[in-house]
Amino acid sequence: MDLDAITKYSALHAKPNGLVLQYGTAGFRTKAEHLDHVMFRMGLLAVLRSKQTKSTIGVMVTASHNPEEDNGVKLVDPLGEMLAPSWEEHATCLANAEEQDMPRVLMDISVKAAVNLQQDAFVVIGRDTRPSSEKLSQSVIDGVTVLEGQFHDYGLLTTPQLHYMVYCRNTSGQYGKATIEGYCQKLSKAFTELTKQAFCSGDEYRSLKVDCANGIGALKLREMEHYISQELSVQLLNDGTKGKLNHLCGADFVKSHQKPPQGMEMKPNERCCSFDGDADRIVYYYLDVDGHFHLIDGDKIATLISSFLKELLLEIGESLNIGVVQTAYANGSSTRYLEEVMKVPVYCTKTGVKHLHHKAQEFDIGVYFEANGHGTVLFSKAAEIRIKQLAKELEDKKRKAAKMLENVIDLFNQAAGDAISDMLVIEAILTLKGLTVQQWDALYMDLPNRQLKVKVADRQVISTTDAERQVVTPPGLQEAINDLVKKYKLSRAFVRPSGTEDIVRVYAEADSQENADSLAHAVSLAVFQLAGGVGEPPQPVSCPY
Ligand code: 16G
Ligand code: MG
Repeated sequence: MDLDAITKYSALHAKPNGLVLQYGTAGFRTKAEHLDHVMFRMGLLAVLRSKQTKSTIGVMVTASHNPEEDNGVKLVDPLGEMLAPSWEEHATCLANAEEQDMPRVLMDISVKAAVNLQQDAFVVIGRDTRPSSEKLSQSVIDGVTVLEGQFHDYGLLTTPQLHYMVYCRNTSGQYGKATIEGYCQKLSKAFTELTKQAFCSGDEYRSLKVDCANGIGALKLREMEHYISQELSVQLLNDGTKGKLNHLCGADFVKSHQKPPQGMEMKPNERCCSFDGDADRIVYYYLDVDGHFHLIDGDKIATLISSFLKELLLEIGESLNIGVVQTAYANGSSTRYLEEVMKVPVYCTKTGVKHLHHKAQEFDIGVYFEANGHGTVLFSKAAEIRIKQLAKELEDKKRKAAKMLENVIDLFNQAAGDAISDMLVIEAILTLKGLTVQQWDALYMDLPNRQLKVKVADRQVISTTDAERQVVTPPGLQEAINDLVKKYKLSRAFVRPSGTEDIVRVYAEADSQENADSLAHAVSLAVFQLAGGVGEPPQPVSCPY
């Protein structure tokens, strides 16, 4: 390592004194103007990680659904997964080292992680459409270059596309070609073959309105459009030509406000969906004939997908195990439906994609979705091989089912939840099953629920267990929640410190919206009183938005 060069170049990306940031649930995330040094240093760290794993590492510059002024960065590990936890710690140490200590901290990491500095390094970089992203990704490249790593800058990409590129490059192209064209070809081929199996194809030309959050999803869906235009017409709204990124639009807005995004004109019963700012989340929705808004979130997406997969497995007579992975935010009705009606085992993990992804890897077929619309389906290598073999061996209807499963494997981004890939899977399933959006929605009724935020002096005083469903500290808080929950029917509530904002999140559900609101408020007050609330005590929910 040329420490002199590192010191010299680092000074061009100097860290503001005293600034402390944490590699959180989805990497570093804060106001864009505070991130230049972090980007440079993540370029350095990506080189070390690449040398250590002898693989290509990804660096994505994005702040997803957060406001346009924010930005962020996360590293992508060799098989497209989130960065390993021990390296998250290295990332935090390196980002927070004061300027003069940084080269030493970098050396320490390379010693601790037993990095062979002679090894070659290769880093791929992607960024979203934020105004700050281009310059910040250049800072990443500066970091990579000063450690003599090689790199490929993909420029504008969705987050899942970067995961895909990393995965392709580390599996010698077996998974697919590591280009945008390769991505579009792989997904569109699987989509076309799958939808061809529908009896009623051609009856009605499918069209879908997509709110792209004024982000990268619009550009990348445009690139995909002509590959799939025979089967599906997509109408892009909030495509970034006018509005601000994530402002009053996008999957996060629609999910948390439970209303349509700005700029979306909806006719009754028309199928619409929203991506988030880096296109790794998707939610669907529609207006009924009375003008009521219906949200179809990640839970219902998981239900649609797992019931389809179960039917195909039944058809081919193969007993591969399916598991559905959710978080505490999954609506109670979805969990009940999956377990009791569909008889699929359901598991709950902590919030954050890496936890769900990890759990889903335990099954032949692991379906994971957060309620917020981030998710995918993972197929074990053994399951994939078996299905491909059956698609050759079986006859007639069984063979058709096996072939469809084969297409589904190709259509799901195995490296990360991907709004474009999920959208294509959902559209294919709806076509194949001849389901309207209302019929899909009617699988089960969501329990009314409410999410609130509480400001406290230090959110880390709250610790949880049981996949965040139970509070351990501060003492008395869980007992207080238990007492409150008992007062309502079909009720459930939990609290957890946010991994991305300086607040505590409260979730409650109950038999009616009034009761969910009232329970959420009561729990917020308990948090405020027992966990060091600051400012005004939480007010009753009238209309929190
Ligand atoms: C991040 C996570 C998302 C999680 C959310 C929770 C990734 C890629 N994204 O956006 O999965 O739902 O954080 O935020 O892991 P919170 O901790 O503020 O509730
Ligand atoms: Mg996102």
